[in-house]
Amino acid sequence: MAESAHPELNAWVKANVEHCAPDRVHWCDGSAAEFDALTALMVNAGMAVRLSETKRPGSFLFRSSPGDVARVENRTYICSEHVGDAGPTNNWADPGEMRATLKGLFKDCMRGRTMYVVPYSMGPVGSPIAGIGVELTDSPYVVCNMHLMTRVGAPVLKVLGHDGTFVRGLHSVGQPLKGPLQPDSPWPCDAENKYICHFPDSREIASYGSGYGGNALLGKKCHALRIASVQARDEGWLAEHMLILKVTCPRGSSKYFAAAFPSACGKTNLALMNPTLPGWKIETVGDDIAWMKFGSDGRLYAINPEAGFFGVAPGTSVDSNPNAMKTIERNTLFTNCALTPGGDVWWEGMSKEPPPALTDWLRRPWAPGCGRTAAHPNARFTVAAKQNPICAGEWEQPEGVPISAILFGGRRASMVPLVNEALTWQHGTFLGSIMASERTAAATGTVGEVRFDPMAMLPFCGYHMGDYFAHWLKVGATADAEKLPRIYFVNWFRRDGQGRFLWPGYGENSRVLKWIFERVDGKAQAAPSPIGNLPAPGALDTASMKLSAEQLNEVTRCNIGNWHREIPTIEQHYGRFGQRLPAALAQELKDLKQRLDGER
Ligand code: OXD
Ligand code: MN
Repeated sequence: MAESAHPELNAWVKANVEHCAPDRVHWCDGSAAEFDALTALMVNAGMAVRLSETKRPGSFLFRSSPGDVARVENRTYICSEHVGDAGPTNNWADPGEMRATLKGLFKDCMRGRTMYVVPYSMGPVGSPIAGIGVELTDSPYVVCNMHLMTRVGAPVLKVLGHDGTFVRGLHSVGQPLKGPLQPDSPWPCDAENKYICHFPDSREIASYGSGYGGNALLGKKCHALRIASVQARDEGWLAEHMLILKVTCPRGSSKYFAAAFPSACGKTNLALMNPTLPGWKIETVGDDIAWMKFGSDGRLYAINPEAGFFGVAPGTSVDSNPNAMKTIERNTLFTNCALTPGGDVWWEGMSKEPPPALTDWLRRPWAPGCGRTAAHPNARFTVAAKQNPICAGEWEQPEGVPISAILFGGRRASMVPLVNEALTWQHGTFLGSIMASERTAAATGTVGEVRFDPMAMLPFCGYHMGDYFAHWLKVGATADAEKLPRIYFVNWFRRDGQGRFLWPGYGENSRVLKWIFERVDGKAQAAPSPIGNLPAPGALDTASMKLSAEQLNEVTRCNIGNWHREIPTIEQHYGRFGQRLPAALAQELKDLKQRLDGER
């Protein structure tokens, strides 16, 4: 494939070819032949290991450089035209200055390499909710991941036509090859010099120096969240860090829920769950991102803009997520997992006992008890969503699926009860805005530290978070309240005084989904509390669970004392947004305080 029918796209590619100076340019067609040629190229260059055809057919293992293992939030920039539009939760950089810096970095950065032109669609090609982007990259690893995570190639260019709009993404690993005889690094990057930049006003992305996940697969966090959240604000829709699942009750009726959780808090586990409740069925529409627009019937419809899963591998096992294990049986790209002597992958938690000998993610010999993890805690699998055995038939429906409930959840040891129903959309927006979670390994930073992560969008909102809250409120205010999804706050991670989890989680979370399903239908009972509606005694189905009455009470109750203590922290969090904190949310906080005081 050479060039497109889109003069502006061709001119943009040409300008970047001149500036980045690749040795070759390859327009990607998204075909299996292209994928095979690129994986073969990487195996030959020592960048990838082909896994055993009997154990893990069609699959490959990549090991990154130790300096390039996760998203880098401190090197991620929102370059809005107006100072202050990025807000206090983002790193802002002056767009003119950043363009000048990037110009210097990208100059000749692809020397010795091929520039791949990757036209992709986020969402089913041609869906009214989908969007198109083009990523220019010098990483064949990125191209293969984009093949799985998005829809790539000719059908996308066809929809783009000669004048369609697209998000422009320029990516380089930032390590030009010095000459044809110079061996390439198995994971080229510029570890000390990463820039993940977004220009929301012109819908552009420039990513330099990293080859890893959300830093480099520009369709995912950069386009589908940071840039799309700005598009959504401007156009009246929602681009959210949410999974989408289909829940079917024993009588056969189905509802769709969207759920926001911070990175590495079990989104993929929830989206691919096997419910423990007899007769209930869960199917997956998406595991990470939802784009939601109002349909002509006034309901909110969601698509999964992605075509694959980029899941956290450690902790994934036949017990914790059997559907994920089936999904990744074949045709999967693994990154930073350990390698078994038989040519398969392994990670902590995959089996109770580790294999007796492994090669760790740093390519060193590894044995149990050596004191190091064999896989990196943020090791990942990339796989096409259609391989998921519980993929919902309608996951590629261009019109999306109607959302009945939105769940917000974090990883909190003691604050948030198992489930709590918001009183209104505005109250739900308030609950989402005060979401907090213990940090995980998905991004660099101190694991375990609690931080506010409103709507799980802290690292992904492309504009001022105060304006983002206002956008949520506006979406609610302009919609028919009866047709809006109900909002819930959930927490699977509550612990007892000894630090033990009070709730078993995983498939047992279906009990919470059942209560929500029945609430939406106006059937299940709730009891009021200062923070919202909790399941009334007996309303949460705990039949055949090994849970004492005390444990159930502890996991579902609103701990008034803890909430009182949280108020100053919430005030501090809100204080960051200054004048741009919507008055309605300040009022919600006052109301909460009053309700808590009433319980003293
Ligand atoms: C992800 C993340 O990779 O949220 O999905 O970090
Ligand atoms: Mn995510």
